[in-house]
Amino acid sequence: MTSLHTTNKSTVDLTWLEQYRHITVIGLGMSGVGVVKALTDRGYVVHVQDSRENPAGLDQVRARKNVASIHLGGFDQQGLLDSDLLIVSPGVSLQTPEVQKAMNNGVAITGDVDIVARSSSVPIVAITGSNGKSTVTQLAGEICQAAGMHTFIGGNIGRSVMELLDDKEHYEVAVLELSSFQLETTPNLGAQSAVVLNLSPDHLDRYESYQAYAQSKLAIYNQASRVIWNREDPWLQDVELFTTKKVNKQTDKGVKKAISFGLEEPRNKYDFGVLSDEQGSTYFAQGKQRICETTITSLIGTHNHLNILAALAVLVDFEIDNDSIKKTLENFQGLPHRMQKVREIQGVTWINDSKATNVGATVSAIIGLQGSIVLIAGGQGKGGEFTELTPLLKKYVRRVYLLGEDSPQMYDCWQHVVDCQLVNSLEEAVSEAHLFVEQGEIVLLAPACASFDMFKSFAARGERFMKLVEAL
Ligand code: UMA
Ligand code: ADP
Repeated sequence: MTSLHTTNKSTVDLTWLEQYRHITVIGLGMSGVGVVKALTDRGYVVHVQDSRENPAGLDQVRARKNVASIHLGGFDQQGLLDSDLLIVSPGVSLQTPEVQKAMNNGVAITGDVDIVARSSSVPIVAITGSNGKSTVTQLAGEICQAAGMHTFIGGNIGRSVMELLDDKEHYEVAVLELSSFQLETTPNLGAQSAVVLNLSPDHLDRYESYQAYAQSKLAIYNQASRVIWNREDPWLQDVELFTTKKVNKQTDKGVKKAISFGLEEPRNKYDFGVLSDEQGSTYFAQGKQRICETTITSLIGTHNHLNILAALAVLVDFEIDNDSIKKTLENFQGLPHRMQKVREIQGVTWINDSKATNVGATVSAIIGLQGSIVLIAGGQGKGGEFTELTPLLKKYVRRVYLLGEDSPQMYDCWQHVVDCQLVNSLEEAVSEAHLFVEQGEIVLLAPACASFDMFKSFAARGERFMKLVEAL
């Protein structure tokens, strides 16, 4: 791999914020609290607004010096119009009327990721996509750590990016998971390396169209030094063209070659892919260069091979030795609630993929397993087309147990291709599946829906499932 020199100590400089006299942070939660802490610690005075009465993190900002005002239970339009910078949480839609009105009146908008990109000299490895972001972020971060780099892993994965601005740390690299919402307020990320892993419909409750959602993701490539793309994703076919043109237009630091990854053989010496030998062994590879055998990983599903290739590709410019890569791939068990094997009972494998909160993730779970499956699905749909799953259900799934808010809609959509059973609870789904499933089959929780109608989070849903399965 080519080398990226990271020997200079990283610096943090927020002085560009001095041009703004009245700064308002919109939305607390993890992101808002991170912003308030980082700014007020440096002496910037901020105002806070949150439309909830008692938002998460309120106690942490209440007693802080330099928090000039806190407005709760709605947005105060005049306060937003009096501001000259709004720092908007990814949890708050930019379409919120009060925010729109302020924007239309010329108030500047930013978000935590934009602040970090403008303030820190740490090289950013930026990862987005509809599915696989957390897995690739964690894996790429762990590879950097194994190679001895002082690495920050954060962003949408559940750690405020503002922690990167801790100037005592001198991070050498930041591996950031970025959501479409974070990218909406980040016009010039300038990542060292950026990847869109895949695109499929998600968050359509927040976007007017799928195109608008996809477009927000592509902002990850703005001013990137290295562009990484998935050559097998039908929605990303134009990325090579798009980014080369766009990046060329926007930066004069020169664009390095766009590099692709995919499960097929690499197309050229730069691309990442899978090579096979005559004995039938398969290898993760860059061009003709074998990196290691694919059997090194215990992650379930071919989509995880793609995730590994993406992690390798996005680190292409860092000087990472093969031993660090191999050691990490060997030890990486994946994140909880993503294709997590719970246990085997009488020849039946039970898998928790509670994080499959959209149709695309459930598609890849079923394709990745390719066995005879009893599926547990349902919850709160996120605007994707459930019909996309019908050919796979027909081919691999013997019965579906459906629960939650959108289960009637899923039932109508699928009952003509697969045996569908409506259930009232996860408990009922697990006990019924246990009675029905046969030796050699798989019971898969991959809901294709968010969990909020019945659970606090996808993690709570996954925990409950695992407890129920442990108790069988
Ligand atoms: N709020 C309002 N009005 C609104 C909506 C929200 O005032 O109309 C306030 C809420 O009261 C809350 C804040 O805005 O105080 C937003 O809180 P949140 O819980 O939505 O967000 P955070 O705790 O700041 O977490 C955010 C990300 N959440 C979202 O993007 C929705 C986290 O991603 C991320 O880990 C965290 O920042 C650190 O970067 C979570 C997520 O679900 C995991 N992301 C989506 C996804 O992965 O699908 C994009
Ligand atoms: P994200 O952070 O984008 O939500 P995760 O790594 O948390 O991604 O995985 C979310 C869901 O998507 C899980 O159900 C997982 O099994 C599935 N998944 C992971 N990687 C991929 C991929 N490359 N393509 C499709 N689905 C994937």
